[in-house]
Amino acid sequence: MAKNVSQKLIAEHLVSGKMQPGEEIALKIDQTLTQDATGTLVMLEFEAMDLPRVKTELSAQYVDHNLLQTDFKNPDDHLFLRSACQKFGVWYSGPGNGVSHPVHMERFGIPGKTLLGSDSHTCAAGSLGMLAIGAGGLEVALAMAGEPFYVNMPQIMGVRLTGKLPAWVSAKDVILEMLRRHDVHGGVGKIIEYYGPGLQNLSAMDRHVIANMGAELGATTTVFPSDKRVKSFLEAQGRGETWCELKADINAQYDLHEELDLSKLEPLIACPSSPGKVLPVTDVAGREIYQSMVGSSANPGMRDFAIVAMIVDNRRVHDRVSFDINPTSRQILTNLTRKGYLDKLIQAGARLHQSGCNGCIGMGQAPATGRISLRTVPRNFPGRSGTKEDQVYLCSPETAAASALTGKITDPRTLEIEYPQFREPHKQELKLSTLMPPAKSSGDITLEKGPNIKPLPNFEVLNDTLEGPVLLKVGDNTSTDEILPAGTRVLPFRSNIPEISKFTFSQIDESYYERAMQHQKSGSLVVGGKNYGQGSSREHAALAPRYLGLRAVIVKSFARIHRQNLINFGILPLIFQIEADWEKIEQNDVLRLENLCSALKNGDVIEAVNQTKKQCYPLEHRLTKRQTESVLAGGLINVTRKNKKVSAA
Ligand code: MIC
Repeated sequence: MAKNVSQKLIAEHLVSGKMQPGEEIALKIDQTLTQDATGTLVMLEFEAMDLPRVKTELSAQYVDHNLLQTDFKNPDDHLFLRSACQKFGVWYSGPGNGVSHPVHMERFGIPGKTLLGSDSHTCAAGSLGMLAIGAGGLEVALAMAGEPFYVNMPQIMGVRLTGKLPAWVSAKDVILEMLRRHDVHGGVGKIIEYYGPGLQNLSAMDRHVIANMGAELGATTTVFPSDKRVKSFLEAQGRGETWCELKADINAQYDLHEELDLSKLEPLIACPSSPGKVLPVTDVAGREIYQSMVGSSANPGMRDFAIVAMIVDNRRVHDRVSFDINPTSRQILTNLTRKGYLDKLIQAGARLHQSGCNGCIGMGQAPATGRISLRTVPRNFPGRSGTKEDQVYLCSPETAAASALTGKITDPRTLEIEYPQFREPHKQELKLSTLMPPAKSSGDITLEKGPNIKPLPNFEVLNDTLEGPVLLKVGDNTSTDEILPAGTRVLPFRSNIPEISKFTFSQIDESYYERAMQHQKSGSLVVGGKNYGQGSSREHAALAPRYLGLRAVIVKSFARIHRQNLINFGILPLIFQIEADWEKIEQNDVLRLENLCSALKNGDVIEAVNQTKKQCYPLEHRLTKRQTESVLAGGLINVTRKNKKVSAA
């Protein structure tokens, strides 16, 4: 049967299951990616599995998130990760070296391979013709241990690209158009596969921009074919020999299908505070801005900085605007310097920061109160920038540059200059030496654990009856940034669950921690709307609430990675059978759920009895056998421990 690229990649790596949408499948994982903010837990989890070395073809660990060193915590984590990489056989990319996704694409990505990463934007590597999926840290640790990755077979949505992007419109506008069409939940349960004649006009890095923000659509991943553009990208990276062609068969079918004519696109912008609130730039043009920020995994290419440099060349940005440049990597910084682009940016008034994620995740660069910040980053969830009531807009480098010059949101087509031309260089200056290969043998390498690195808490098995208060009721699209925020105050506690749990739901309700602690032993619940837990892969958004006693989350629907993280840490993910029941529940209502063990095992409907209102709500769990086992055991770590004991006996 004729196959599309996604089906080929899945079939090549299928360990078990049927490739029918909705069925659970298991995939062999060739490569893993971890970053520091999730990686410390991954390494602790890997350590807990007691294995000497990773079993993947390649595993790489990047330090790109927790870069500010305001005290010992982040640097201690960096050293811990370095020692763990040496011990477990993982490549280490240290602080200042660059953002994980583009660096991985440049140095390690190979068409046809699978990649599992503890970061939701791992899907960016789909730009090379890889099957690259973001997941919770525990699943990545298991993949490092050679275990397969379990996921429901997604529907494949084919997007046929035609035409060529007009002047002043670039790859970011393509993915913003997809978000305008489908919003932040339109990709849930899907792989987005791009194909068609329009592809020849998009470089591998342009495709990275589009694949990266497939995460914002909620998609399982994004896939591109591996063609000549991928070949020349790998050649420029000195890795031409790793290229192979990967394309859909003639007559390949897609479960869903649509068309996108690149030549019809215009500059687009996502308004506060959701990547799905997309409008043409012209609709919001003229609003005064405080900040214009360029960089991040969503616009990481040399082109993205060069085009900005050429637009602001021989001009000065508006004197009110903070023009923040976050270079992607040491390699790109080197190439921007050699080609003279960096100087143009600095002369125009750029504030140059170190290579890394920086303000994208609220690690500095917070905007002033109530002021507009324009960013080329992938996300603008409320408060993510570090300023509680922020006004973050997401746009292309072209729009960011034009607006930096005028001090107002500006459609770049209205600038009275010619659209600069950028040609991808055939060769780049490569910075290979800054990546540290794993030690040849683990020998006597010890893990360097600073005082802020605490062991993972132990969780008990699920009780047959759960009775507890609804500590919080939230609406649709609640993001993990609202469940467990990032930012300078919180991120340094990523290796310390008791401490980080103090920030749980603090973006929404600062009293959550105190209230939850009163029910830490007996248990509590949270009620949510659609697409609950969208956004990041951070397992802390499950672990920290679980530490505070959260035992069940009842929602209209879940985002994929967060639901699995809840399961991995023994929290029951439940779905309203009747969506209108959401209206009936209020914060502090006490719910009682009985016979949980048998209901989970038999796949029965679970009844939540509202003791306060004397009402009853039917709920579904939709757990597979494997997921049921995890929830019943109090999480995947307990399951792994139990299985080990069994096999050792
Ligand atoms: C993000 O963009 O939200 C992050 C920070 O990269 C997260 C990972 C994390 O929380 O550490 C992600 O995308 O998974």
